[in-house]
Amino acid sequence: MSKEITLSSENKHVFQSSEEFRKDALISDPGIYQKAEDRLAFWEERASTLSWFKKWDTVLEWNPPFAKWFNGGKLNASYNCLDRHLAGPRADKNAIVFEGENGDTQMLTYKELHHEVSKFAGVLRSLGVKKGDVVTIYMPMIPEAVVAMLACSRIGAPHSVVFGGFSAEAIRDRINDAKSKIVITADAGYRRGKVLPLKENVDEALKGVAEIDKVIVVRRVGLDNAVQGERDVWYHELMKDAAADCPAEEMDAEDILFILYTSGTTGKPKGVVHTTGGYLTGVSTTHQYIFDLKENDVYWCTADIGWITGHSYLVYGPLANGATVFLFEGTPDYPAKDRYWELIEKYGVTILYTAPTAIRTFMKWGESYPQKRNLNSLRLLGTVGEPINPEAWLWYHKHIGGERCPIVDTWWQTETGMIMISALPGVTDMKPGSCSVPFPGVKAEILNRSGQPVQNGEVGFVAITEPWPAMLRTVYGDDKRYKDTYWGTWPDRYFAGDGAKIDEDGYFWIIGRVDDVINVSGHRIGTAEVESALVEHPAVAEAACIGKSHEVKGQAIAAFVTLREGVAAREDLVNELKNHVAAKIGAIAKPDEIHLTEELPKTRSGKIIRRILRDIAEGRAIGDTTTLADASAVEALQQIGKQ
Ligand code: 6R9
Repeated sequence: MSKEITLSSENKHVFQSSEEFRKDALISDPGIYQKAEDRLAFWEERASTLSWFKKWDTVLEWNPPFAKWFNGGKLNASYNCLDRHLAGPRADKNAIVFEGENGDTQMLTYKELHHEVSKFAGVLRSLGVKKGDVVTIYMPMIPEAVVAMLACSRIGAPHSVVFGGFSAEAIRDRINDAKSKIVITADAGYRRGKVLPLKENVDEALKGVAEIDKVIVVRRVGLDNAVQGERDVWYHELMKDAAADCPAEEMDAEDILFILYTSGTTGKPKGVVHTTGGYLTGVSTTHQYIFDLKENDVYWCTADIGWITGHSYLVYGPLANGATVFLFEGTPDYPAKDRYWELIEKYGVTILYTAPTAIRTFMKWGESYPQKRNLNSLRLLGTVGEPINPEAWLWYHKHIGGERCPIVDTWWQTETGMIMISALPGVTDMKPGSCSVPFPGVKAEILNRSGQPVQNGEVGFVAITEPWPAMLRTVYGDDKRYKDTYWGTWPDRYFAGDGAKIDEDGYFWIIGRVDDVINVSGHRIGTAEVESALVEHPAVAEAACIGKSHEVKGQAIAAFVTLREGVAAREDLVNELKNHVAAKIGAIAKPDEIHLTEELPKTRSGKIIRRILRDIAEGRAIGDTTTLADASAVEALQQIGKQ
């Protein structure tokens, strides 16, 4: 049992992992925080656990805001994820355990994955891909996607993975920005029983892109006409006679490993640049320590490879650590709402890393689905992507973790590359809703606009005050944007764009992106606080709040709420919910408006798009909706706007 050690009147729970968990934990000595005070020594020791062709000359060269970690060192990411495991028993250990949406399965040992990657790396070389050429990957969640990423890193070609749910236009922008000449895709993918036409999207994207040499197509669904003309070529045909003797390229520690595009507040998406040595050091260390990785774990990260979480904690971190990674193509509700729990039971998954939005969806469906399955193999849970409301944390802990599994709430970003703030489950107590404390060797603070640390309990902005190994090195082709966006707020301090506060125990409570802070009569109220209060009400499944312009208060709170399955919208419910929030937080946080709705507008990665809610609440025409996962969510909301 992980023990709840306090439950104060303010509804602040503190949990500690069980004695048994702590006894067996990889990191069980709290002295690690003290030890890592010497940051450079800590990271140097961690880097030395990787395989290097040549040792570095310096640990860090810091010319703010440009960092070089382990400069002069030479290594290869693919070699570290594959070759170095082949000497011992890991050679025959499963690297990837795959299940497709349609139920097909595949297992690849480290030896087999190494074989596939070496072959495909040779294929890419034979097609003329050279060190430094950017390769675009637009794939479903199938083993070939991982093979493609590692084949690129094997030959030193940075990959740019574009999420398989993105449109043709998004692919085109990214290909153009990266000047990529090769695209790796699949004929199609499966999603909720339908066929997603990936190759068709690529064809559409490439109209008007002159520079493309080759499109390599994996046969996933069996659309025979997916390969046409000179430009296209089937993956399986290229692989048929390919030799598996492609040695890993010796890369400088600071050579680019990949580019990953992420949306900013304005303008076109930014190509976040990650390099090799520091990134690999950061993701392997955090993956091992935070997920308490043991040799026999079956580790499942539900993120898509198109996001940073897929890069760092589905591919590079776990494979560098020799873990068995479970890879799943499908969705939680297909063919039934217990698919995740079925898979955990079937494969004996021991570590589950997922997002709060998924957990709240599971809550909405009710606990009967996980209850039908045996989840006893689970020993550790994780969350990422947005603040988790304590209600969802407690539900996850009880109904998925059987009150037995610690939960690591991990705060980080595409730009940070690695987890920055999280509990170490064998050492750090957990507070539902707080991502706890900075990882050893990471320095984070909460500062005000002018760069002064705020008092405990006061809201400010998350700052990373010292460089860290997996930090982004720049925005691809745009050093100025890198400087301005991340280092322009305070000199020499990284501006994360999140609001947060630190409590009396030094725990970080992330409120959300700075644009999600509502200022009501000069009081700052985090959307997450109000949302958390709302979802604590038994009728509520999900809630999203925004600040709506208000003549007197500056901003007023408008909330959009979906109800749990089986709950009818009673007439007095809206008032009841308003009073509930006022009772939970204080009258100042009482929403002026609460709208009951069927769906909330979300991005394909599950983040609520508050901008759209703001447009609706303020009666404006709705702006850009291209990032919406489900356009019908907005149609229903527009009716609210007209009321
Ligand atoms: C890894 C990832 C980054 C933004 C970040 C923050 C939010 C991520 C969080 C969290 C509260 C956590 N975020 N993890 N907020 N608690 N544990 O999600 O990267 O897609 O770049 O998003 O996500 O607002 O600034 P990315």
